[in-house]
Amino acid sequence: MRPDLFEAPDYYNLDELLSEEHKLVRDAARQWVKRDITPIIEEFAQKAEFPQQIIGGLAEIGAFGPYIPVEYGGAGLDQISYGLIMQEIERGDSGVRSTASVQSSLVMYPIFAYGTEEQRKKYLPKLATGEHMGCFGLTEPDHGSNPSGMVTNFKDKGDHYLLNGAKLWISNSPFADIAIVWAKNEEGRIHGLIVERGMEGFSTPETHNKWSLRASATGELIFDNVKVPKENLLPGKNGLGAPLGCLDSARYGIAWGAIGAAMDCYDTALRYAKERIQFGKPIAATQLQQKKLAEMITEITKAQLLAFRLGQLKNEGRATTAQISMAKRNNVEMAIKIAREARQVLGGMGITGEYSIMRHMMNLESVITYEGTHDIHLLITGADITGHNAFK
Ligand code: TGC
Ligand code: FAD
Repeated sequence: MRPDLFEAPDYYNLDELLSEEHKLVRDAARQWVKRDITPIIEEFAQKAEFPQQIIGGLAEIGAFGPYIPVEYGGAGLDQISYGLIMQEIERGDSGVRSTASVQSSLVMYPIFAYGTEEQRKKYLPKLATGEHMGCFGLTEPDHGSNPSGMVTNFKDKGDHYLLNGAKLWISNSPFADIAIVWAKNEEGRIHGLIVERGMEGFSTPETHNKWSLRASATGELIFDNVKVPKENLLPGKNGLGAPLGCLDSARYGIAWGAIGAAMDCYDTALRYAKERIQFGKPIAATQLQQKKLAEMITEITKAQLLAFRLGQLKNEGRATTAQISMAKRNNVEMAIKIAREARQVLGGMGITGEYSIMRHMMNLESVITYEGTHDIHLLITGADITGHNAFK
């Protein structure tokens, strides 16, 4: 892969709205991506392997629990810093951002928000340093967009719970030390359980043959009469709202992350267009390529403004699920369209691993599907503005 010459586009001087802390956090993540992700990511994506050696670096830049309080090992940052970290990591690769999103918003957050003080003290500090990695099991083979239909279940056996069922498409599952698993009790109510690697009957087979998020490990979670200690139940919240509350936080991070992927594609295409000579002049001097590039920077700028305002609302505790849905949907679609256009600007070179664009484009095919598909987010907005729920 070529040297990383990335320069972040900031057409509306958004840097002026950031605090010194935001810029420090963002710049540390940006430097780390240049130093530790860009040189290796193409090779790991080609091999379809998660680069385990980056876990320590992710922890150091505060990517594991950015907004979790310092007393539990988190970075104690605000939501805009969290967003900026996700943006920078996804500028490198969506799969690396996935690992950080899952660890922070889908594993640390539910333990922090719904766990006991003992659970927080036991699990959060090790998750923050990356000594322990986690995964989040909501999706099942027959229940993706409709998680309330899940069949994974647990029965009260007096001194423990007995867990049975299966989860599919679980990021980080092949190497996770713990899994936050959503399952129904005997009354059909959804609860979160902390399942630990090594518990008898618990296995995590890897899912192979992905053309997307190849540098992220994805797998199943299989529970065959797993005995889960009673103290591993998250008591603070139950019902579908409990996992959906975690998704709010992860979807917010994705709304920022997708901007990173788009910025990288735009920056690459702009540089290439200025350097590539055809018909005796740079292709950047042709109207058709300018149209592509001008539309890209316009859409990136709009997405940046959406994410920044959402970050302010999130800091104030006022961001709604529907507002987060809109930003996730818009920004991921924006990024995937920019990746497709940017690839064309590079002509044949655009399909090679010499440049990051094709990898971003393939990654974004997962990002537009997970954490709620593009359709589901449209329906969330539709229900919010009309008062009519079209899901069922
Ligand atoms: P619905 O009837 O709308 O709601 C059920 C209950 O949940 C409450 N609720 C929420 N609570 C907190 N936060 C939210 N965001 C909430 N949204 C809804 C709601 O008030 C209700 O409460 P109650 O007390 O009345 O029972 O539920 P529904 O069955 O109609 O489904 C709604 C729908 C389709 C929007 C939802 O199920 C959905 O979002 N589906 C998409 C599934 C999804 O996003 N899965 C993601 C899996 S994890 C993942 O993809 C990780 S990828 C990670 C990575 O690698 O980065
Ligand atoms: P389906 O729900 O079967 O949807 C198929 C199609 O039907 C979609 O286009 C959808 O939009 C459409 N559709 C569904 N319902 C409706 C409706 N009511 N109206 C109109 N259209 C509809 N899950 C986890 O729990 N944890 C993870 O860590 C995780 N990581 C993932 C990593 C990757 C790489 C991928 C690809 C997925 C991951 N997922 C994870 C699962 C992800 O959240 C689901 O794939 C997603 O929610 C969609 O579910 P599905 O694939 O079963 O599609």
